[in-house]
Amino acid sequence: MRIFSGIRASGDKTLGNYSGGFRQYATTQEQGEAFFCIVDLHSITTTHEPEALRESTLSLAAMLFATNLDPERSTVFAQSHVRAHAEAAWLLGSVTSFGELRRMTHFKDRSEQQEFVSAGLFAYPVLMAGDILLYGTDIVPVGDDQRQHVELTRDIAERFNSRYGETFVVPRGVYPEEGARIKNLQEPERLMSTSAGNPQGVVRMIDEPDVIRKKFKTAVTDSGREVRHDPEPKPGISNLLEIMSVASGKSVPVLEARYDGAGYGEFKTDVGEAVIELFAPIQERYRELRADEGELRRLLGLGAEKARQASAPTLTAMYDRMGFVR
Ligand code: ATP
Ligand code: LTN
Repeated sequence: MRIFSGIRASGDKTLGNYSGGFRQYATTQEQGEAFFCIVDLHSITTTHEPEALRESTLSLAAMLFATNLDPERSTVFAQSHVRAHAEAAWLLGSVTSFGELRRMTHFKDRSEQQEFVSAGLFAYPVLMAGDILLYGTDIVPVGDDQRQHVELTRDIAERFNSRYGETFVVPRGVYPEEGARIKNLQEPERLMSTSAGNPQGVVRMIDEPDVIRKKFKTAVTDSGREVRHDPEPKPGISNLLEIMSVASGKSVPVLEARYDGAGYGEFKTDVGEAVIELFAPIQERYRELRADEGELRRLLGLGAEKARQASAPTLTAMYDRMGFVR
């Protein structure tokens, strides 16, 4: 089985990214041949600083290895190192409609936040479809916010296959049962993200323990006193329960029973401590890896070589079927 996921090289990664992304990558790599791509070409679709892109690409590589991706087993690489991605995106643009792209809620949300809305931001899902389809991917582990993009990828694959003959495997998105939509601790109606929302409610994977402790202490809760999972009336507590479940490995019902009768204060303190404990070993490995830039570049070089070999046959088939003289 082939597994593929992409991660944006931008900003610091959050507890949401850990829950919907990193956590799944490490477990899915056991199930087959896995590819994890630092999507640096996606990072330029919103205004970016060149120096920050270099830094965040290397930091993200360090974070992927720190969260247990094994370079012997999985292919971890940067998208821009494998030219097939940019080429596939151009070819697939011809089987994607303007109407489909205009309906993407990710585009609608992001374009409202930008002064300059680039053509790249609009075409972003086509590049993503190419990422996935080039590798004959069966499953795509992602958070819930990527569902619409994965569905579009399936439509693009089917359309290409029916126009030009069977070329692509039609991939399936895999979303975690719990923690696929971690919310901002200050605004539990909004996803936790570094690109929007109150930064005090965004827990970063590299935050110092004291910072994490404070963010959980000040997390907004709901009226009432019960620690119960019920997202409609209790969005804040439900979010904290999901976070606790991710951090402790215990199910939400088990946690509800454990905190029956306890106050919100005690619960929030415990969630903070559980997250600190979860991130401590990751942070330690991250710092070691990040300090050895030569090694990170070497590992990315190895990943790129494997990714080039794995994607080349699909790109060749695409050109052939579409009628290009080769
Ligand atoms: P940005 O923070 O730059 O807006 P992003 O977090 O959406 O970007 P990635 O870093 O590429 O983008 O996301 C990696 C994975 O994390 C994706 O699979 C995405 O679905 C998941 N993810 C992002 N935010 C959350 C969240 N709040 N809860 C659960 N999963 C999330
Ligand atoms: N769009 C995704 C990042 C991404 C991706 C991919 C995820 C780019 N290419 C391929 C899965 C598979 C995001 O914004 N998180």
